[in-house]
Amino acid sequence: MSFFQQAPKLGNQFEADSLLREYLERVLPEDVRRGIEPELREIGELAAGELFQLSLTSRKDEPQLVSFDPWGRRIDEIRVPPAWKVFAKLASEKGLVAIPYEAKHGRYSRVHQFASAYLFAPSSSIYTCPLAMSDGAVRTLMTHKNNALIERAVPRLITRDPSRAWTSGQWMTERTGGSDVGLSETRAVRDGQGWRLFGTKWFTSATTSEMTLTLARPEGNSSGGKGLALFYLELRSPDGKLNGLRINRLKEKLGTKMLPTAEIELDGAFAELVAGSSDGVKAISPMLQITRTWNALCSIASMRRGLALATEYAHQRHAFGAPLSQKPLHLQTLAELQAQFEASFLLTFRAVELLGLEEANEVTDRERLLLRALQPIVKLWTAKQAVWNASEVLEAFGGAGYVEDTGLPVLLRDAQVLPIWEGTTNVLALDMLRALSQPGAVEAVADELTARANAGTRVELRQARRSVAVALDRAVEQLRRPFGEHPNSLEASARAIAMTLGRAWALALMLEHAEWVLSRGGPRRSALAARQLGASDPNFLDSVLATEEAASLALG
Ligand code: MFK
Repeated sequence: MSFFQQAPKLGNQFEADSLLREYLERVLPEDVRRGIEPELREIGELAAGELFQLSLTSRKDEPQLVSFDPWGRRIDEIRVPPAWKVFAKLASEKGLVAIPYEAKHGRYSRVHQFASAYLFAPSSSIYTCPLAMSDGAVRTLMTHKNNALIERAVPRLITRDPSRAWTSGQWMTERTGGSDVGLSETRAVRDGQGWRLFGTKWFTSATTSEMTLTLARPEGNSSGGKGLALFYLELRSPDGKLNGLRINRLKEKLGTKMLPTAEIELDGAFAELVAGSSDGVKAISPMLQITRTWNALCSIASMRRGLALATEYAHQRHAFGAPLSQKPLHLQTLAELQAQFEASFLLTFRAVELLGLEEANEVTDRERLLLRALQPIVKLWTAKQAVWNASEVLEAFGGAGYVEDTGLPVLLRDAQVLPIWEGTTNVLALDMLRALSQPGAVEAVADELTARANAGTRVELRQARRSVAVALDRAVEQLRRPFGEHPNSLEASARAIAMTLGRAWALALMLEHAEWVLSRGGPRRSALAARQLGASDPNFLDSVLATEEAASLALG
């Protein structure tokens, strides 16, 4: 009889996730945790069963752009696969955007929302993208207290009734480039109470959304980000006609294949100002804060899914006379992946906690500085980890990891977008510098890391505590040197500082978590994860070259 490998099966993804359950027990009041657990268990079941199967069977389904109706009329309709509609329905019913605005659990509402979305994400073919942007749009409209637009759009964006639900886009990228948004060429021309927009949006995600927030330059405004203004625009009028725009084509992407991403020509699209007629980059920044946190969430969800599949497979795959789960070297690899995942998870949820505090108006000045600094760090750090994790997970399956119909390669293709969209690693590292230049910010970060790392005094974690302290010292030293005073300018060091701080911050949180688990007689897993990650002192900063040296090496 021939031998066949078994496909890895998933158990309930809430039950199987010890870290998530421990974390919720640690940070949530008991009544809140007990209140949300049944629903998390339900999403965990769907994510392992029905939704997981759906994401596998719809693997090749992609949206289609239908430009004309049979009689030649321009319709520019994007038709999405049935699976996308299932994900959309479930997301509204479970309130994945609504939860923080319903605010049933006050400062804990964001933890509730992100725990739900974390379970949903890896079986949703990146439906989290429109959710992230919709959440960001609600937050942005509310930040700017634009009551007319709030009344018009917010009830639709946060409804739990799928038949009424809207999603929002976030159109920032133009042909002039994605990172330097200030170069945007889209013009805004006044038209009565509103404006007409003209230009090309080069990369718009989830283009089936009913509305979007976007940037354009009112005529006469200066160049750069300050001359842009933030606009609200609905894609179609109530009779279904497109609002002065054309969908030129869908992008042919490496991954996120079910997510419609389009190039759009604005040719007189009617739009309304959200918050004044300039300072658009600053005005859209509340959206970036939210979508970047969602990005980190997608990173940890992807890492967790990869690990769930790889560990399940390790139990059943026999090679060289034993299951992989008994092979010393394979266990080292899985252990390292688990440690990196725990680090990313705790860092992400720290940002989520701070966001919840801010929205509940319970944030201190120090915590506000922490949140602003952590958002770029958490986005860039977790995204890099997610790509590495996905690559290792594929390798853990050998050849099967390279074969499309196992459903494994999609992990890597989808992960690769995470360091790119919502700001690349280097752009976010520079944003971190911007955040840390605020008075008191570096001190706030140093206090946070020191306090959390020193939550306990166990000998076995001494090296990990030392590793946090060394990393912090190096990063702070680099940040405090006046710009230009040493051969490696602050800009050249930005990524190294961000990676050093990201790792140290995560490790400090791991130490705090491990202490809590051990003090309750819990498993050693978290302590081992902290020990594994903290076994060495990081060396990111030592490898930064002087800019002339980097140029000689890079450009010859
Ligand atoms: C599934 C998860 C995610 C799903 C979403 C996927 C959908 C994909 C959609 C997209 O990819 S949309 C495109 C995303 N594009 C970016 O994220 C742009 C990346 N580039 C940057 O972030 C640049 O740093 C930036 C465009 C902001 C630089 O522009 P400028 O014009 O040079 O900004 P400047 O002068 O540094 O800052 C202008 C103001 O905004 C300043 O305030 P002040 O005027 O008071 O000084 C900044 O402090 C403020 N600002 C900038 N970034 C901020 C911010 N404030 C708060 N938070 C930030 N992150």
